[in-house]
Amino acid sequence: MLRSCCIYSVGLLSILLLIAGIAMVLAHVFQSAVNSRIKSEMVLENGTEAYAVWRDPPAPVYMQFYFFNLTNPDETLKGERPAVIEVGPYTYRELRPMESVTFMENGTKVAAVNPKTYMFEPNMSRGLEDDLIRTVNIPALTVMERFKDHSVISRLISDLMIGQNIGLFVTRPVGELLWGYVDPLLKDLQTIDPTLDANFGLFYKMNATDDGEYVFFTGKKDYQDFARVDLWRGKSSLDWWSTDECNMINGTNGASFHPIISKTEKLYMFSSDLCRSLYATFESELNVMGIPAYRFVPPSDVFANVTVNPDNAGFCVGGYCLSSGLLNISVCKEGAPIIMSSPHFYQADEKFAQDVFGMHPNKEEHQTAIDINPLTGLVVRAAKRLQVNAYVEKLPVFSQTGDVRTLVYPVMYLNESVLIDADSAKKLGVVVAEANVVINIPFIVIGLGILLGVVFMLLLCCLKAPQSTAAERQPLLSS
Ligand SMILES: *[C@@H]1O[C@H](CO)[C@@H](O)[C@H](O)[C@H]1NC(C)=O
Ligand SMILES: *[C@@H]1O[C@H](CO)[C@@H](O)[C@H](O)[C@H]1NC(C)=O
Ligand SMILES: *[C@@H]1O[C@H](CO)[C@@H](O)[C@H](O)[C@H]1NC(C)=O
Ligand SMILES: *[C@@H]1O[C@H](CO)[C@@H](O)[C@H](O)[C@H]1NC(C)=O
Ligand SMILES: *[C@@H]1O[C@H](CO)[C@@H](O)[C@H](O)[C@H]1NC(C)=O
Ligand SMILES: *[C@@H]1O[C@H](CO)[C@@H](O)[C@H](O)[C@H]1NC(C)=O
Ligand SMILES: *[C@@H]1O[C@H](CO)[C@@H](O)[C@H](O)[C@H]1NC(C)=O
Ligand SMILES: CC(=O)N[C@H]1CO[C@H](CO)[C@@H](O)[C@@H]1O
Repeated sequence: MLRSCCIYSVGLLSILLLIAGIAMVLAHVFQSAVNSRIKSEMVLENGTEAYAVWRDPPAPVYMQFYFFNLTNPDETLKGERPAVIEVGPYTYRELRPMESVTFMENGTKVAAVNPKTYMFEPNMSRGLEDDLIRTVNIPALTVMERFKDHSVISRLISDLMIGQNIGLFVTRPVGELLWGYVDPLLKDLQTIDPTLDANFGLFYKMNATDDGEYVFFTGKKDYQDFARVDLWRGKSSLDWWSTDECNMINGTNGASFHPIISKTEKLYMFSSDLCRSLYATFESELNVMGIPAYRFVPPSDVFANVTVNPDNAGFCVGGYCLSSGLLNISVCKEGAPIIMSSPHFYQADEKFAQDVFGMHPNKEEHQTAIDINPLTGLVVRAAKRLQVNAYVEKLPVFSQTGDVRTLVYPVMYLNESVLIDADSAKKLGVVVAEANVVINIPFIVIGLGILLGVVFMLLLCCLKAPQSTAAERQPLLSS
């Protein structure tokens, strides 16, 4: 009697556990508990860990530059294909704290500037900042393009250039090409137009300076807005592409993302180099330092021209649209004929890579990618890769351009990357593991219910077995 009572309690318990487990799965209690815990953490507020990380990111960010060294300037001027050799990386560590942090609108928004300081890292570089690079002379090109239709001025400038031995190509140290040098042609022109800055550099004046004020959402009102850029220099994200204040290489300024991310998410990233925000879509699942992550990459049509992707009408500045994979940012760079692309013209029309010897586009090395832990929405690894090109064409009024063919000439590309630091990875690993346990509690309960059910069945069989065999034997014996 006592034994069967015990057995039936096991059965009852099994059924209760099954019901409770299924109810918990259906009610999403543990999932919502985890989500709300994460939501409460993902807010920029004095005191939260997310705020500390946002304000002073512990993960090291590296900016790596690769230059294309021209080997055949004379042949190129005669109309042959330029042949270039990739050199680098020249690696800089980026320090990028948030400064002048001011909370606004009851803590739902926060304004800050984000100055970046670049420190050369010789140990992570192949070469030094005084390595010489032969490349296209961007200031000269800009001046020639500007005055190509003024016959008198163009002749004067052309003579000036001949006198100073300035040609279409220039050989300069990496450090000068990046951080600035006094350009002899600009210096001469400065005597005519004193407002002109005689300095030129791809990252001129960008060390230890900020690119204007950002306003971020703190996530307090809606956790999905956590750290999303609302305004940049007082303009809404919707106007970014049309602003002509934009600058060529002003660095990335963060990605916005939704905590608890799904594979169907469109991830908006803001990049002031491109004067607009880009988006990325899910590509694959992977593991970064032991942390599960989803990889998001810009789809191939993000850079596509207006014919291929009508959304990209914003890329066509003043009615000029470039073909797939290229972006004319001339207006962003005071008229310099600068064109951005992916490194080695990855994902651009094949003709651009074919126009230059030494281009080897490949996905692994040249795509921009961002890896995000889906549970928390934290970026665990990211690499932004962009190439700076100059639009070169023969200008009959300038003998300096010789018989050069019309081409998009690659100057250099950059890889700005970040990988979560070991300390944060460990902390995040614990959070993910705990969350997984909590989220799985209902399934553990169901599992337990099933186990008890099986035990119950077995006990029931054992209990009944001796009786039934006895019952079966009876007729045998009687016959
Ligand atoms: C955050 O709190 C600390 C001390 O609790 C204070 O010194 C600091 O000014 C606060 N920061 C902001 C931006 O309010
Ligand atoms: C801040 O909160 C107070 C009280 O909740 C409210 O009256 C006020 O309008 C809010 N201010 C802003 C800018 O949202
Ligand atoms: C940037 O500025 C910091 C100090 O403000 C300096 O230490 C560093 O060398 C500079 N980097 C470059 C590339 O000039
Ligand atoms: C680039 O080419 C120039 C001219 O041939 C050469 O002097 C220089 O050493 C090269 N630079 C590198 C980094 O190889
Ligand atoms: C856009 O790209 C396609 C394919 O690369 C090309 O055929 C077309 O002419 C381009 N359109 C414009 C407006 O440049
Ligand atoms: C790039 O845009 C500028 C105007 O913003 C235009 O003058 C120039 O011709 C364009 N370049 C190309 C190669 O289309
Ligand atoms: C950056 O990208 C380049 C190729 O584009 C690659 O060689 C390099 O290893 C990358 N750097 C980091 C830190 O991932
Ligand atoms: C950091 C930096 O160089 N910011 C620049 C971004 O672009 C604007 C507009 O061209 C410049 O004025 C800033 O100096």
